[in-house]
Amino acid sequence: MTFRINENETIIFDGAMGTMLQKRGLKRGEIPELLNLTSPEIIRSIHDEYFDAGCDVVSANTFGANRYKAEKTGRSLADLVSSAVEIAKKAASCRKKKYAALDIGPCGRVLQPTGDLPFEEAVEVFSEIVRAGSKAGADLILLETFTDLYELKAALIAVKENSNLPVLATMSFEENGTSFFGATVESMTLTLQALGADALGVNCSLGPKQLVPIVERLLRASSIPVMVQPNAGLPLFENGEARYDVTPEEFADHIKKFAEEGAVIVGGCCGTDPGYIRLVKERLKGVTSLRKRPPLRTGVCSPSRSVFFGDDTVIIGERLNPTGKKALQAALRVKDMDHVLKEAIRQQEQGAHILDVNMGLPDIDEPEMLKKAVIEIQSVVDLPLQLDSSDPNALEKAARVYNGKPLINSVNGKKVSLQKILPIVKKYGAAVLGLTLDDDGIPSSAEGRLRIARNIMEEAQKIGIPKEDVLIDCLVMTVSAQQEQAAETLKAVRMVREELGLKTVLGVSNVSFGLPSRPIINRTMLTMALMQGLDAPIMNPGDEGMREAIAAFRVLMGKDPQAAGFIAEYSGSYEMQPKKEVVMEGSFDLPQAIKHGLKREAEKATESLLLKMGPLEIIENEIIPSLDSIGKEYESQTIFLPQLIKSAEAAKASFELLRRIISKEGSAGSEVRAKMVIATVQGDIHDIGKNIVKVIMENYNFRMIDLGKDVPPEKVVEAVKENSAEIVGLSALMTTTVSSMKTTIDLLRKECPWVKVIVGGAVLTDSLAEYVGADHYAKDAMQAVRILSSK
Ligand code: B1M
Repeated sequence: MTFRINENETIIFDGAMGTMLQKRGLKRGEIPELLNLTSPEIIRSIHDEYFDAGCDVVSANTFGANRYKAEKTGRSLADLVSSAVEIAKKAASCRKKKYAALDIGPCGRVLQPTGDLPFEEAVEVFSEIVRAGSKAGADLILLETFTDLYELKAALIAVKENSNLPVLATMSFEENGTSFFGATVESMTLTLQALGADALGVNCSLGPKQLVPIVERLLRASSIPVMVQPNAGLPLFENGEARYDVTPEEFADHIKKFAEEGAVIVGGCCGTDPGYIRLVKERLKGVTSLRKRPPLRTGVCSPSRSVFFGDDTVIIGERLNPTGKKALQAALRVKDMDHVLKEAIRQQEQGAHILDVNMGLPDIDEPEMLKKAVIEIQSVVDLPLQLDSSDPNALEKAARVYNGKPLINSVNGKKVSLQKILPIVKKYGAAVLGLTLDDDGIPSSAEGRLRIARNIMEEAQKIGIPKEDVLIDCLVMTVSAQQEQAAETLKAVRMVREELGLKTVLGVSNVSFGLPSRPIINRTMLTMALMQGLDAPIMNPGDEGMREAIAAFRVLMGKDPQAAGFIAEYSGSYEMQPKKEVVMEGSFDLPQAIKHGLKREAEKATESLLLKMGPLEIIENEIIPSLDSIGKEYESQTIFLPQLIKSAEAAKASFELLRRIISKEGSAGSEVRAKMVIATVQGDIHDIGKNIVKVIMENYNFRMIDLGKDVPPEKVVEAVKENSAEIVGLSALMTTTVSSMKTTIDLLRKECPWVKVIVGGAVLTDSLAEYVGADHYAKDAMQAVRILSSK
């Protein structure tokens, strides 16, 4: 029997596997997937219990099975996966209409550019699991508990490339409705729908009560079936064990509500057991949902930002296109990505909603460059991107590594274009911009352009691209050469909207080539096109006149309630209007470079600062305050981990330059004052502050033995003994790692009673230093020098 989602019947998944295994004696640190081979009867009995409780699908014990984990077990990944699927399958096949899912969780590594796992390696890691699981007979595939949308995309591509099984994909969300890596419910939905998931939703995360607003958003956003698998509440830790505080009754009541509201697939995650699932089954008897799936909307996204067409004017920034831009051409030839990144940031600050990215120059490797640009731009700017190339290979490479749902620019009515581009759009879950030209060129009439638009739409639909993912560019001609064409373009915009119901995009500024005072023509053409229903102009977002035209249009058409946006932007004397603070060409200062995570810019800004001040002043007055403000933004969740990492890297690049100067300037004398072991304590990977302390201490003639970050207490003790060090310096930045500092000092007191210990780090205070048993606390590097020099 093939697994199918029938929206009139709720499908019930099982509950937790991990907590069930712990009840059967699985110890901390033991690898659950190994039991598939060593104790298959335990796994089978858990599946049986869940089926007996009434679930329809059990998840094979493969959640963490991947090549990295398999290495630790000494067993092959294929064995771990296929044994698990076979056990689940046997449990399912001795019952009627019951199924076994291949369960795939995150692989435990972070993808580039945030982490070090290349995208293609991630795809391969998941492909191995998919191949083994499908071969062993899984009925469907469940991708669950992902917090990074990018990793989930890699997993979904792996599924599509290696099997034909139905695939359900869920992510884990924080209470604020974003995933740990900052993906929103709406972005996840846009991305997974377009990539061809059969259902999507939320699992793990929180208890069912806290999931209510997230499930509501999912049901509003998703046009495919929604799945919900909550935890049995938030974990409470007692004697090192997790306990969950939601009873089976409460749990089942919530699940019933979710099902009534429209969740079609339900189940349990951490802390749930067959008791929970039994009650869920009971409560769901006779429950039907009245939900009507929301219609698909035309939208594209990055992980943290979705842009929908139709509600309001969408500005597509045109500045990342080398045509006619000498500086960008020169930058691309020498692979100066910082120039590209600065232009991207500038357009975002100027109000662009989407950025067009075109890297087409005859003498560069366009596919590689477009791919690289997409990865790099996405690491500093959170706007969705429009991938712009006439080379299908470049589009494919870029769409594959794009994080979210991109807009592909472009396909046209020529047969060869349709055949090459549309499959890329379909496979990588993109929207596509169709140009109204074909083998006969650009029709001079609006009707001719409408005909091509219709053809593009129908060809897209034939291969499963919904019409909502097709946008049309009716093509602006140069008015100085073909004056009557402007009116035809405008008419075509209206016809495409009214007759086909498609959204429209227009590269407006072509219209004025060859005329003086081009901005006048451009903004007038823009206003006229907006009146015909244009959804998205491709334009220079820094063009004041065009922005003003859009702002006025929004007021006049009632898209700016109470003209609030207009008033905020243009109140006061028009002439006196202060310009928005927008980063100008070449003008990133160090805080801006750190904020935007631009390494090269941070170095350049540091070099210019060095003309005015010393390295220590730069650290104190520029780097530390910048990181402090980034930390605050992270805490208030206006930025997420990927941006935090980028900023830290830029700060480190600046510091590295200063370090070399400080070291070169040399020390105040030559005699070694004392030997000092320095480390960031176990569990803590913050080392920027510790590195500063190290360099400055060295400068004052302390011999530093640097153990790095995340250092276990035993290693500190070992280094002290080996080097006969007199001083230990420990750094900790998190509340949670203060205890690790205490453990280290306790061990030092026992093993190396002679050492003096000095501690520091943002989280510490005098009283915490006393609590952990340190001899000294230094609030910064210079204080550490002063304290230790006076001893
Ligand atoms: Co994270 N991080 N971070 N982080 N990070 C903080 C510390 C945080 C306060 C941000 C926030 O939420 N506001 C928060 C901790 C909250 C808490 O516990 N109170 C936090 C968190 C939560 C996390 C993660 C858990 C995020 C996550 O994954 N969800 C994760 C931690 C992973 C782990 O450690 N296990 C994480 C990761 C990271 C990055 C990798 C992205 C990056 C670190 C890169 C690196 O160091 N290689 C990073 C960064 C950059 C920060 C902030 C923004 C900046 C830290 C910094 O470098 N400051 C930070 C917020 C903040 O501190 N305002 C934050 C500049 C540095 C020069 O200052 O280290 O204090 P500092 O050093 C000073 C003094 O304190 C003193 O001298 C130095 C120079 O004056 N000093 C000593 C330091 N050590 C000393 C030792 C001494 C003497 C003086 O004697 C030996």
